[in-house]
Amino acid sequence: MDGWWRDAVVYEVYVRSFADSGGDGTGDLAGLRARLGYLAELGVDAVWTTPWYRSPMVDGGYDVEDHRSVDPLFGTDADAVALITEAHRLGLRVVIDVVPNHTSDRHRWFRAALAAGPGSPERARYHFRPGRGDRPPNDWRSVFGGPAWTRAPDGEWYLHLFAPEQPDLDWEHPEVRADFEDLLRFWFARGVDGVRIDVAHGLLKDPEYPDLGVDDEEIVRPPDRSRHPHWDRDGVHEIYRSWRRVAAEFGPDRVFVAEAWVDRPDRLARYVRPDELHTAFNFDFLRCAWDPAALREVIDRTLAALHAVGAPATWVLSNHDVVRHVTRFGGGRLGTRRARAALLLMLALPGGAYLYQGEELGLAEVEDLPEELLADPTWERSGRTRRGRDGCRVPLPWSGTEPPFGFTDGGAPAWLPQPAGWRTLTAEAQAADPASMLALYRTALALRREHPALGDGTMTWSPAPEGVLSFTREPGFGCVVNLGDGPCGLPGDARVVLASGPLDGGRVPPDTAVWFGVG
Ligand code: ISL
Repeated sequence: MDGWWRDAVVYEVYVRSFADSGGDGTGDLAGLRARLGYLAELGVDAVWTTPWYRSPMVDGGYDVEDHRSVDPLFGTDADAVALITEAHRLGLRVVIDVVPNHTSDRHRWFRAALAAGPGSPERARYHFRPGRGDRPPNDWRSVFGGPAWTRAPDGEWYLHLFAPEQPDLDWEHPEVRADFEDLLRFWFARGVDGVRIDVAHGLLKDPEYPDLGVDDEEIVRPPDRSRHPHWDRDGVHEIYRSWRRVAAEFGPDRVFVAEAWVDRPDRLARYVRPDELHTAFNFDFLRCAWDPAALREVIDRTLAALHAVGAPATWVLSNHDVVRHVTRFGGGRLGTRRARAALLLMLALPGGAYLYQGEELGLAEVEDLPEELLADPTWERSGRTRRGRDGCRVPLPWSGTEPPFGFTDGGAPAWLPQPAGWRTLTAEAQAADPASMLALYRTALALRREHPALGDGTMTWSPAPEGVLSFTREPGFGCVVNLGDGPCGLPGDARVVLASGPLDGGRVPPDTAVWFGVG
C-alpha cells in the first residue's frame, strides 16, 4: 500500500537539547539545521520536532503562546522555513508538534478571557466554571498533580489537565476549531509534511463536568475509558476527521500522528480509521516489560487492532516524556544489550517506528542532575514528589572529550549538564567504532531500507523455545530475539544478516537479537 508514513522511521528532536548554534547553551533551529546531515546519514525518513513556538517555556514549549511564530530562544520564522527547506533537500520529511488541548496562560485568548471576566464570550474558549464554595468545580486532577482547576482573581475557576499555566481550550467552541484548522494550513503551506498531535485523546470534556469520584491522591481510570469525562471521548474523532480533510487539501502526503495514551489497542485503532489520522504512537510497546510473553501479546494485539482498520503500527521505545529505555531495561551493560536487541525487534516489526534523539548513542537516563537546574514541572502524588522529565532531556554529546561535547560552542554551558562519562558516547567517538550503538543503528536502518520484507506488511511467528521470540517476514527474512536465560539456536537455513551483539558459536546469547535471511 502507498504512503511514505506507513513504514517511516521518524526521529524525534527535542529542539532545546539537540544542537545549539547561538552559543547560549540552548538548542535551536539553526543548530538542528546544521546537523541534518547526521540524521540523513543515520538513515531516518523524517524528523519530528518538539514545539518551537513562542512560549514562556513552563512545560518546555508545550505551553504555546502563539502557534504561528517561532520562539526567539529557538530562532526566527525564517529559521523554521530554512530548516524545512534544508531537510527536504536532504530527503528528510518534517513533522511538527501541534498542541491543541491547551494554550499558555499568556496566549492572547486567555489574557482576553481573564480581562473580560465571568460570563463573557472571551471565557467561552476555555473551561471557566464557578466553584463549589471555596472548592474547585469538581474533583478532576491535573496530570502534573493537584486539582485540575485554578481560581482566577475574580473567583471563577478554569480547567487545566496539565500545569496551571496551560489552560484547556473548549473544543465545542467554533472559533477554537476554526483557528486550529487555519494553523494547520499555515504550517502545511510552509512545507511541513506531518503534524504530531499532542494529547490527542484529551480535547473534549463532558459538558456536565461530573466528578470522577476518586480520592484526591490518585487519578483512577474507570474500566470503560469511553465514558471517561475527559480522556478519549468519542467526540474527538469528529475533530480529526475534519483535520484529515485539511491535510488532504495539500495532497495525499501530509500526515498526522496522534499522541493518544489509551488503554487498549481497539481504542487506539479508532484514531487511525481511514478517514481520520494516519498513525498513532503505540505506547503499549513502550510500556511493555522486557518479557517475551508480554511483548508478543502487545505485538499481536496491536497488529490485529490496527490492521482491522487498515492502519500501520507505529512502534516507539522512548520519547521526551519517559525514562530512557537503556535505563528502563536495567541500565548499564544489561540495559544497553537489551536496547540493542530491542532496536532490531522494533525495526523488524510491520509498520513504522519513532526514535528519540540520543537513543542511537545508547544514552541512559541522567539521574543525578542538580536539583536547582531542573526545569520540568515536578509534582506531588500519593505523598511523593514525582521526578520531572529532565533526565531524558539532557543535551546530546556530539564531539570532544568534555562537556559541552560540541553541543554548544559559546561561553554558556549546556542548559542541563552532561555527564563526564558521555565522552565515550559522543556521535564522533561512536562513528569511528563499528561495534558502537550508532553503528548498529546506521546498519540496521540501511538494511531496513533495502530489504523488501521490512516495513509495512505482515509477520508470522515461528515455533521457538521458551523465552525466545522468533518470526519471519516475506520474502526471506527472519528475526530471533532471545529474552531467555540461556543461548538459543537459529533455524538450520538461517544466514545471519545482522546481530545486536556477538554470537556464541552460531548460537544467540541472552538479550541478543539476530536478523537473518531464509530460503
Ligand atoms: O508523560 C506522560 C506519561 O509518561 C503523559 O502523561 C504525558 O504527559 C501526556 O500524555 C501528554 O504529554 C504531552 O503533553 C504534555 C507535555 O508535558 C508532554 O511533554 C507532551 O508529550 C502537555 O502538553
